[in-house]
Amino acid sequence: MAVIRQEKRRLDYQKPDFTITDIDLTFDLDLTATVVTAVSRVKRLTTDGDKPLVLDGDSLKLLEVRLDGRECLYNETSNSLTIENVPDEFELTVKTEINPKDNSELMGLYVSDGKFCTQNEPEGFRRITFFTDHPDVLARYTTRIRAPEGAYPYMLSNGNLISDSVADGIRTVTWEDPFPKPSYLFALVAGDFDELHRDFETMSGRHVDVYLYVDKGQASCGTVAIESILKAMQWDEKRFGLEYDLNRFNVVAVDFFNAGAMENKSLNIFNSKYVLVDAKSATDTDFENVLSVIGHEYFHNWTGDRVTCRDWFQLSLKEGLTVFRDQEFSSDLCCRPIERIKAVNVIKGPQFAEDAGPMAHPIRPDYVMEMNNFYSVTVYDKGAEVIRMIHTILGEDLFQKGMKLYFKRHDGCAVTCEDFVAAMEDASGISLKQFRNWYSQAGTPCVSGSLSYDGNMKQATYTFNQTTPATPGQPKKEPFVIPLSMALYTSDGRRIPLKRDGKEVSEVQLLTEEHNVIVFDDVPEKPVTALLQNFSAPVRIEYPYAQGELETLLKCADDPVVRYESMQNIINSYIVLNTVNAQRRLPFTHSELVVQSVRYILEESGLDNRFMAYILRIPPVNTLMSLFTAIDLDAITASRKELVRVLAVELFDLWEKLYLKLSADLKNRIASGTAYECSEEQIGSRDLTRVALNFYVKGLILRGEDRKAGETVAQHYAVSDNMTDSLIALNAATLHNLESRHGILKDFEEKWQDNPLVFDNYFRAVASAPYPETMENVKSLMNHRCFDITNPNRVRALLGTFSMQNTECFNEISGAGYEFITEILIKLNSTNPHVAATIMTPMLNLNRLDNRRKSLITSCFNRLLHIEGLSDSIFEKIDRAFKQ
Ligand code: B3K
Ligand code: ZN
Repeated sequence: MAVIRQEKRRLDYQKPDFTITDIDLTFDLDLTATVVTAVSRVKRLTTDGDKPLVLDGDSLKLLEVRLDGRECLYNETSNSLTIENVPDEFELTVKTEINPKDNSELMGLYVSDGKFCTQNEPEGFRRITFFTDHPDVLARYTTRIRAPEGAYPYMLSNGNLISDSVADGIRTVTWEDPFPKPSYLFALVAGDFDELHRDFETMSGRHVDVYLYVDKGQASCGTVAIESILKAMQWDEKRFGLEYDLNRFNVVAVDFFNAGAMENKSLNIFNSKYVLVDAKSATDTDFENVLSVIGHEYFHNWTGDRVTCRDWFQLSLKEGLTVFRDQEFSSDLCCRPIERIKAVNVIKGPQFAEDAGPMAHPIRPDYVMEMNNFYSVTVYDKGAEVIRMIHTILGEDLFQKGMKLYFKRHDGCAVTCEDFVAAMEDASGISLKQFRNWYSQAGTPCVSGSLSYDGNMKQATYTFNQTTPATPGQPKKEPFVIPLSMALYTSDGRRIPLKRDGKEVSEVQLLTEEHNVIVFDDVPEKPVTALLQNFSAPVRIEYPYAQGELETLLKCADDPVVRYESMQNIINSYIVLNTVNAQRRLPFTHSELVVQSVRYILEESGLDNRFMAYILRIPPVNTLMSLFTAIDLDAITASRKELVRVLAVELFDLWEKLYLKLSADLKNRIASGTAYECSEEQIGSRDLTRVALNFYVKGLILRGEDRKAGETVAQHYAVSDNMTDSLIALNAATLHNLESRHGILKDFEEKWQDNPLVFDNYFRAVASAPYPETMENVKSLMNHRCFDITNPNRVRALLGTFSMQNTECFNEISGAGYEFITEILIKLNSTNPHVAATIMTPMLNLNRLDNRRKSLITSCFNRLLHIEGLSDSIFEKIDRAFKQ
């Protein structure tokens, strides 16, 4: 049977014909047959009295429909319920039955490890009852949860607890949420948990009970998360003037979850990965993620819940803004430059890759088949960059003024990105007319610059041309407003003030045309130019740096992001040059610049450990791909390997010295009884240890000292008193295929096989090893007792790591990697297509790959297109890939 697939278009938005002002939900909980009774107050919004009421539904068993208490005629299809001839205002009762236990898609009401929970964004509520399941219908919810007494000690929903009583062996708990909200923010949780509690007093003196619910026995792993909630509440008051608005805030951690977490009103539900951490089992990154994800979901209370999206095309309205807010939160509480560099790496890695591929879309997409495919790095992270640019152009004060106006105008409403920009514009008096192109146009702009210096006039004249490559559906682009934060230096690294007509001008220059000329006066010598301080716009820069200029910036720039980017530029030039060499079968070109720069960083820079570790990062192959239009994977991989080899060999003594020092520091810390802690200083040592150990081990192997390499790593593992150091060793052992990996893996397995969340690190380490046997290892780990294909965390750790991080093995030229993942996609298609669609991302590059890989992927895609019941999630991606 031919499937009809429909794309929705942003411009087709129509106001709803009906709204639902109040809904009274009763859940009679049962693992396989939960009965949901929904009593809604429905009101007609249009003057056209003939329009029928059409409700969305998905995978529901309809038991009963009543209109004002009476039976009525209706028409049910697999995804809708239509009632003709309805009055302008009425009460609608819909009774449905659902099967939470068999809900493997994890959308709607499902069972996670024996506990009921929900995920309704974007379109999960229609899997609970027939409803106007779009975000522009805001209703007040009353939720009654019923279950046999004693079955589920905790039964939670949004808002305030109204009553909790038992009659005839049935317990009924009732919740009422005073804030009207869209259905995607509805939540229900029932099960047994350990409970953590804190008191919070808001800035206006209101008391809030903060609760965190975790698996039984895991309370000690929840303290970081609950403390993070309090930090987020405080920070939002201080920086944004935003106060929590209910007397209770609940967070629940569950093991089966498609995403990271969900901001349901006053009942956030989290993937336990972003809640459960303790000093023994969590890494530094896990700790940092808890703070940022807790912050993110909490901040949604205002940017998402109080003001929500009119339709899903506006997703970036809440996500871009909330990512910006969580980035600022982490930057204010932790280390700002590091947070910025982390964000830059997401943009220059996966986001630039998305922009260059068939799924490229503006941060406010124009057409969508499966909304779940658009919870993307573009909507989230580029969306946050767009907000950051507004912040850069307006400055903090006017930006905050804009936020105030936005809430004043739109509190309690479902609005558009346009409404947000208009508030920023009106509050600041600064026009953002042309700036709006960032919302409507996809693709990564490329700014190519050049400088001409006039020594007589002491004038520096810059020419900047912007071009943006065509993306699907958008062959031609209008120029963007690009805030370019510039700094000029003398060749010995002193800052030159930016002047025009005798006056100092802002560092932020706005490029608005395709062709732009910027002149600075009083420039004493030909300047060394920093072009994108703090990565002030999500663009690619092309600028012909003269010899020595990148080194000057690396050594002297005031802005840490510029120093970081200068080193990345030096590395990228090396990679481009030697990729071309590899393609032409020419010998590699040695680069003194790379070696000297790294030597400088290690010996003279005086940078702190953490920054040093970041600046020494060699981008992975899947980031380096963005440097090329046509991707020659083998040549890029070869040139990256050569770079690592050169650095390992030529700077061997430095790596050895550095590693030995850091490992001695570790031993001394442990000997002195100083505990592991997640301080910037300790994290910095560990970050740098990872870099130093890997280069040192590589150097040892290249000298034929494999044994010593293996022993060094094994020793590091043995000494470690924390998960980060243990994984530094474990990953080095698998990355370099050391003999000692067997012992380390075995020990890790024995220690952690009862903790699947920790064991995911084992899956990741094995799946990312760049060796021919990896795929077989991954396949056999699918039989490991910790693996469970129905749990998205396991799938992402083992199979997602293999397809997305292990570029070399996944793209192995026989096509075995593609075939393996295709088999997995077929399995997941019928159980959890949303997770399937995320792990297929690297295959979407097919048109930029060599012909052989392209045809291998093409046949996998053709195979997928022929399976019965192919989900929209997978179909949409293949369809776009073929059309590119
Ligand atoms: N808003 C949710 C995302 C839901 C994902 C659905 N596929 C989490 C967040 O961004 O905060
Ligand atoms: Zn979010």
